[in-house]
Amino acid sequence: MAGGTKKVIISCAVTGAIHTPSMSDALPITPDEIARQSIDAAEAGAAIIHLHARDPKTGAPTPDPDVFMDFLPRIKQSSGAVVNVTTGGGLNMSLEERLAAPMKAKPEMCSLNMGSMNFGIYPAADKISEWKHDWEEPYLRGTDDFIFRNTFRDIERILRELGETHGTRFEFECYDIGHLYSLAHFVDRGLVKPPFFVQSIFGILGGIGAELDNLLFARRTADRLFGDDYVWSVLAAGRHQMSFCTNAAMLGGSVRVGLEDSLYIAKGQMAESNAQQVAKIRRIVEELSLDVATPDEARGMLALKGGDNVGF
Ligand code: KMH
Ligand code: ZN
Repeated sequence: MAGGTKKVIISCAVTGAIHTPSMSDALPITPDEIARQSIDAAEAGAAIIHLHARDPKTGAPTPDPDVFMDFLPRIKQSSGAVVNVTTGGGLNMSLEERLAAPMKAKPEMCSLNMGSMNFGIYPAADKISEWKHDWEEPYLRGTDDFIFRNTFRDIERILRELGETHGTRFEFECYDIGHLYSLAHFVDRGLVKPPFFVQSIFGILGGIGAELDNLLFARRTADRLFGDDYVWSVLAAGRHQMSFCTNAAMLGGSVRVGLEDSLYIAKGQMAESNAQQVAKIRRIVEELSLDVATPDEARGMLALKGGDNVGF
């Protein structure tokens, strides 16, 4: 990364497991909605689509591989985008559950969270006055006593079972500087091969804060640890999303947007869709005289196995 990437990879995380249906009508829930918004996001310029699944009736995050299989092939066929399946899943899922869909799908890319941590989304509950579903409020409020588990053993298992066995490569989710060192540890052990796709995450309660100093600190640290062997991408939660992505692009990095990370398109204005956020960051990137990577260019930059070598 030292000299910066040639093109900017736009990732779009379309639904996630943090936001709940009461927070936004735009959040895609059913397989049809997830497929439609993913395809639209790809058309708007996203090379990578990061995916979670939800129970079609309640909108609760689900690890059910059948639900994933309802939308993964449609996205692949209609967009050509890189399909990236979460291994983080949703709160309170076991690692077994989190791996069920990725192991079936054997995708080109999966997320891989680089450490156990507090993951507090409970403040969001205070902003909701009417809940659409019973599960939402306890799901959010319970995160004051929740540990997002990603032990070294868990990480090794994912690297071996998905990486070594199926050739899946990873979006290394790094919520703090220490997570970069944990990734370097696995590089030293030979379990991770370059080029590494490092996703620096800012503004999650329990992770590093969304401050410019921290963005530069993350970049410097990753440069020191990984030299030219990594592609750097940035996401920031909530209102920091676009400004952090803009700064990352200016520093030679790639960007991630999507309703998983923020429900807004501008100050006080809810986003209507994932594609709207992709179109906005694409506009910004191009205004900076930078080029946006196509899916195949992203595949080349990240040494992915190709969309024909997956399980869907
Ligand atoms: N929700 C993001 C902050 C995952 O899917 O593995 C992190 C994430 C985790 O995308
Ligand atoms: Zn995710």
